[in-house]
Amino acid sequence: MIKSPLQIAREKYVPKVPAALKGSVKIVEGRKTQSVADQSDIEKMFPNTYGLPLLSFETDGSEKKYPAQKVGVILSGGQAPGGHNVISGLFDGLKRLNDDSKLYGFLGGPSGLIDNEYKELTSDIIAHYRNTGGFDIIGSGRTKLEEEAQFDKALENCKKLGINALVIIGGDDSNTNAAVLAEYFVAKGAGIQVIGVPKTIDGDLKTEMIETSFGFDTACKVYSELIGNIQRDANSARKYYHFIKLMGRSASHIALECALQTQPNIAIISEEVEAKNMTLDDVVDQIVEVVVKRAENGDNFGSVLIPEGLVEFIPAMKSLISELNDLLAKYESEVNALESNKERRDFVAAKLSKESAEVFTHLPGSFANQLLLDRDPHGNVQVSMIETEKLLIDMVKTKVKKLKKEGKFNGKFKGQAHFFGYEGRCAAPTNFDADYTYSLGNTAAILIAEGKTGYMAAVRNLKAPADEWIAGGVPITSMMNMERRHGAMKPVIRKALVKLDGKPFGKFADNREDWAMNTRYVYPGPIQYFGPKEVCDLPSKTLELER
Ligand code: FBP
Repeated sequence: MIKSPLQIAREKYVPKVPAALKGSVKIVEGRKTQSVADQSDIEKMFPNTYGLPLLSFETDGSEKKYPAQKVGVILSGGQAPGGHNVISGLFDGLKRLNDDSKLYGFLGGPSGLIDNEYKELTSDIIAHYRNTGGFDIIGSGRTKLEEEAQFDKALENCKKLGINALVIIGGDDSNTNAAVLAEYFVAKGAGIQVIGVPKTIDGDLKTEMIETSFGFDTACKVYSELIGNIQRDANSARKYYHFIKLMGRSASHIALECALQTQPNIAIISEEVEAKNMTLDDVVDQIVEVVVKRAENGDNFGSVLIPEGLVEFIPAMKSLISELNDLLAKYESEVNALESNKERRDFVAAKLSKESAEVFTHLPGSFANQLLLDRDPHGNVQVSMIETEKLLIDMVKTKVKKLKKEGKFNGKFKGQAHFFGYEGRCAAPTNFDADYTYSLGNTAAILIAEGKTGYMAAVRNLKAPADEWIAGGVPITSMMNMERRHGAMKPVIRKALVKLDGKPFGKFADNREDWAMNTRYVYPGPIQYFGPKEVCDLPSKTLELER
């Protein structure tokens, strides 16, 4: 493996951990939990793992002895910076508690567990991945673990290896599956514990007790660096509007965090679009208004941030997408058998409700085609493949052209489209993410040694220096509610969307008019790994404002 000088220097970085994780740990039980909603339904579905107490770790003077553990680890879903440090933290934690413990990595995501594809993770292997980005140490995948047959296969494969605990590093869907698996193993008396770890750049896996998911900090800093660079280019050339779509799936946390870091002229927040019941036209008008006003000041350039999930939050589009989801599931083979996109569009349009057909047939063909692309294994539209940024540029162009003809606009409008997502998901973790993930891995090791199952590893008080962070566990069932999935009600972890009454959105809303008219760009520059704390160890603005 050829390594860059930064990688070599970074390998030596020693992640900072909470004080309690440095020695022997005493587990303190907090209040008993309930699910966030639908308590009786969830309790019925999780009779063994519902209502568990919150856990926090405190320093303990005694030297505890733990038996050796055999643990399997899985990386699930999209990459997020810090995954390798969860694994190194888990490895070091297990070894510290008992040097005979072993760690196995299941390959390629949850499917590795079902297909029994694994490798033992040794200190030599781990050494190459400390503080690096990526999930390539064992790979990741999006296979859903939900069928009983899969659980039985998982049980069989764990038994073969003598595994007594699984750590599932994933987002809301994967941690939901972790909870279901934990319950199943208890019900079967399998003697296999399951611990989840909150991963996702999207930042939508959070609660009072899970302050942030890992990877959000690094990914947003990478995107903010790039947005800052583009804004400086825009301000230098003064001839383009840059429309920048940002990953984040449904939630707009990434777009909001990047807006707080870079102060663009416009940032659309999907949750607000939905709350205000806005149409696509309304969104376009909002952008056009800024373009026209800026032109009056002689500014024919700007930056527009767009969350990738926007289309799903425009009420009419939301209904359309939900109808399309059902239709595409029902007529999958018929749709796939059709030769051209036009035929597919016509076939589907004929089956939509009148209102949705109206919306669908008025979309540009290329955009409508993107709404027909395959869904992911969890039934989600793959929003990263929908080019909202290009659609918005075209729609703004059409409107300003009309305004020009009417004599209401005498500026210029030229759009440039960008999409930032994959650029940030495997970046080397910031100090914050490197420390946070290593601590989460350590925490998972302790939860396992203490015999816990159905818990998510949790590290809180993240605004304080790492030494003062509080490690512990949160019952996964406490984060659940019932939602409709594939036509049936299912227990799932409730997604955390941007709160319009929260402080991060409030700060943005208080400043956006100023940022729109007066160019107030901030250029955050690249992530710094070495140097003063106030440059290298800053948490995200979202975390700073929320806590
Ligand atoms: P997770 O929810 O699995 O963490 O994935 C996050 C994400 O990066 C989203 O922001 C994005 O929409 C999606 O993954 C893209 O998926 P894929 O990697 O399959 O293209």
